[in-house]
Amino acid sequence: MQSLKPERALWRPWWLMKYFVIVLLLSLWWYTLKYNCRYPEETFTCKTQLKNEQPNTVRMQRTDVLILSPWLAPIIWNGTYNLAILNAQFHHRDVRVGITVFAIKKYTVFVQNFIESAEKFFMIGHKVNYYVFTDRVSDIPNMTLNKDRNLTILKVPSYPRWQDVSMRRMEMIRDFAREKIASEDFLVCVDVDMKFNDEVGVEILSDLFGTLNPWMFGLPHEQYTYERNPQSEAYIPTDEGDFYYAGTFFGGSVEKVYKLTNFCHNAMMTDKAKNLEPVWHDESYLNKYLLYHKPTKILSPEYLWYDDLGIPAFLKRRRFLAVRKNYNEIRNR
Ligand code: 4GW
Ligand code: MN
Repeated sequence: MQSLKPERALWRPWWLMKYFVIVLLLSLWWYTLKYNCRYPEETFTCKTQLKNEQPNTVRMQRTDVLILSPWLAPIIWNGTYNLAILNAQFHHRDVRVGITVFAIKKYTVFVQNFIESAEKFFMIGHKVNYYVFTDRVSDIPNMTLNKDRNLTILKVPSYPRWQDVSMRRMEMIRDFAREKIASEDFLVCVDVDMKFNDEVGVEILSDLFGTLNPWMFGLPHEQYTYERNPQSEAYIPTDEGDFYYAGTFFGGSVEKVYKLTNFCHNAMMTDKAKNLEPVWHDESYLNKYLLYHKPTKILSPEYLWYDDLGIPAFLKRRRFLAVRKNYNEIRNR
């Protein structure tokens, strides 16, 4: 008796293939579970999630981007750190993180989505206090927050010129930091026209940190939009500068944030007396300060991205995205 018809024998290699594929899928699934990967495409790169995973001493975590500044401050990219280890360390310290945002005039429309996205992605599992600075207290909606998270609304003045609205944040954060020195460990200062789109956790926390401005990423320093007028307090000569930081996202210990914002505000007042205003307002002073007071961590463009820039290969995660604005709608009055 013949056990197999000839045409069935023809299919045999395909049967083998089927088993091979099943075994492959099972091992992928096992690997994903073992290493607690967030995304399937990260299956072979996300090993850093396992707390007792041993670091590889003979291979760099990333070879496509700079992960260490010349003064040995880490530049935070996906794949360079182990969040499980960091979370354990920061939990041990019972860290308290304050996050400040300004919603002056029409910018109150951004608050709800900003907070809702932060509830999903910002410092999950840690103590968080939101501080919303606004001139329109009644426009801030009531929101229910998760455990260990609170929101405080602070009434602040508005300024007729938007440049002053933006720059005066430094003065208000300074005065706030002076008060909060005992009740927060870290302050994170961000724009409100933003949304969290992926994890932003304790990996960002350090004495003093700044974020790379994605529009200037990879450019030679002569092309950075630093203030180039030597009369201005924000002046940086064309042959200086390591990174161009964004005014949108900076922070550090309360004391370091106090020092940074105090410098920026005083520089602004000195310039104002001479009727000077730097090209990028508060961002120009921030860059001046961070050039001579080097940050201890630097956040990669994963932490500030504009979808208008596309999605380059080095960008594995887009954690904090600028919200598209209708400039006429939002900025007039
Ligand atoms: C032009 O008409 C304006 S209005 C430029 C900024 C304005 C503004 C900014 C405002 O009316 N109210 C306000 O609260 N802000 C705060 O400053 C807000 O937190 C905002 O995220 C931050 C920086 O301004 P921006 O986000 O418009 O700046 P870019 O576009 O450089 O991110
Ligand atoms: Mn903004």
